[in-house]
Amino acid sequence: MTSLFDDQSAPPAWEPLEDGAVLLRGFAGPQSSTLVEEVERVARIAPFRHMVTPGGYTMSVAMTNCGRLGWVTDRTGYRYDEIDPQTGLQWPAMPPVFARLAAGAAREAGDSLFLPDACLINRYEPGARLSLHQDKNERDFDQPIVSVSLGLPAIFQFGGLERSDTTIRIPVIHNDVIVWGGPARLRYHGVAPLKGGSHPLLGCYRYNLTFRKAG
Ligand code: MD3
Ligand code: FE
Repeated sequence: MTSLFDDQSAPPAWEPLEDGAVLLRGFAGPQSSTLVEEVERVARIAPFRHMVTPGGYTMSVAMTNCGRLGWVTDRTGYRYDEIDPQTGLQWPAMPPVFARLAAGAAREAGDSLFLPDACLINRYEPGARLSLHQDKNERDFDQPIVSVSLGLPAIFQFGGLERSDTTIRIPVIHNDVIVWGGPARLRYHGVAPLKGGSHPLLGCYRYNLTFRKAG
């Protein structure tokens, strides 16, 4: 028996991607304009910058951080640091709306006590990309990573536990949230070069927030 309330056209709110990865389409929608304002506030204290990798490459993605710990890279390696090396100051505090969103998304995916201490904010402009890597500077791989996409659309590349494993492409748009936990946590991933375009809220940019329990 079908009824008026079986809305076959509504997209599923909860979309399992792969073992351990859950896509929450539109999950950040109610907060997105506040999130963008908070990103801009963070960036007034800790400006976006293009960091240099240990191999000497300048990243095409511009980054900043908020929360107790920030992810940084330089010629000596990758690490989390309480101090922004560019300003010598602590990173700006994690806005409560960020922490609530990340904890709420993790809870949807089954992780009920996610208290991130780091939020890496990536800013992409057309052509910017993130090559295939693993996130393994965090202390506890049992803790998930939550990513929030804002602005222009992007394509995540999601591979396996070896760099040479085949990758699948996951298109993400403004307000999509993904929780990467369990067996997905250590899989290689990256972002394909951003296509040009104009987003009503963010113009020619894409922001990605990644929340981690780093320390
Ligand atoms: C898959 N950022 O900052 S999060 C990063 O869009 C990073 O800026 C991407 O990868 C971005 O490290 C996308 C996608 C992501 C994050 C963590 C993962 C995918 C993941 C951990 C395990 C598996
Ligand atoms: Fe990553």
